[in-house]
Amino acid sequence: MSEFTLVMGNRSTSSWSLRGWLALKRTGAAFDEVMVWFKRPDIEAQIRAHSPSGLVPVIKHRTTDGDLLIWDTLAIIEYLAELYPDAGLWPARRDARAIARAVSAEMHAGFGPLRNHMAMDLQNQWTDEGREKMMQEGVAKNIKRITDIWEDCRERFGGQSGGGDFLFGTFTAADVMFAPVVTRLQTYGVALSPVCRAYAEAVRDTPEMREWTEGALAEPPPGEVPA
Ligand SMILES: N[C@@H](CCC(=O)N[C@@H](CS)C(=O)NCC(=O)O)C(=O)O
Repeated sequence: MSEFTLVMGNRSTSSWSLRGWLALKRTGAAFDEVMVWFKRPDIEAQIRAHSPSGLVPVIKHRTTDGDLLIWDTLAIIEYLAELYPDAGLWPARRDARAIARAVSAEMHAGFGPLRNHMAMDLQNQWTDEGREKMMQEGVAKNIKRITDIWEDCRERFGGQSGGGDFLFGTFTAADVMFAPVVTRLQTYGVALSPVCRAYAEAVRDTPEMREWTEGALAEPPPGEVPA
């Protein structure tokens, strides 16, 4: 049994689980996965068996003081960042770290219209429907704000830590937080500026995102969940 267990939703649709999984992956720690299937009729009981909030992801950390259960993605990221400072989950410079936390918190707390109308769906392409979704109240505004954040971070901080293709140069928790949005914009065929396109490609091209996407494509479709 590994030191950590991650309780997560299915890969194709659980955006928050992707964030928890990516954060854990960046630490290099070994972890076991327990997957709950959202379309199963007993999903609420399944999640409640692991998660006090009734939501995933949740990590269980086996420590010398006993098992510690941590829910909520930002809390998970902060916990892992403390345990694994060398993983670089937050940028090294204080100003960059403050902005990385601000944009991560903004993502965590907001963008309801995008979440509601452009659900993560790694098994499908909704390019035509994407145009209709863009017409839904607030979605275009959310996308404008997100892409403004990406442009701004790339311009101000992309060259930090020796440079890199991500918001703060190297891959940080801010990229973890925006990774599901990167997939949504592709799934729904949203046109991006060259800077945002390059950023989105860099995220999709990480070994971790490739692994997650491969797993999502290999899952049964949500309508055919395992018993
Ligand atoms: N604020 C939570 C949000 C987690 C969340 O909404 N998870 C969704 C899956 S992507 C969930 O567990 N949904 C189950 C349900 O609503 O019954 C976090 O940061 O982890």
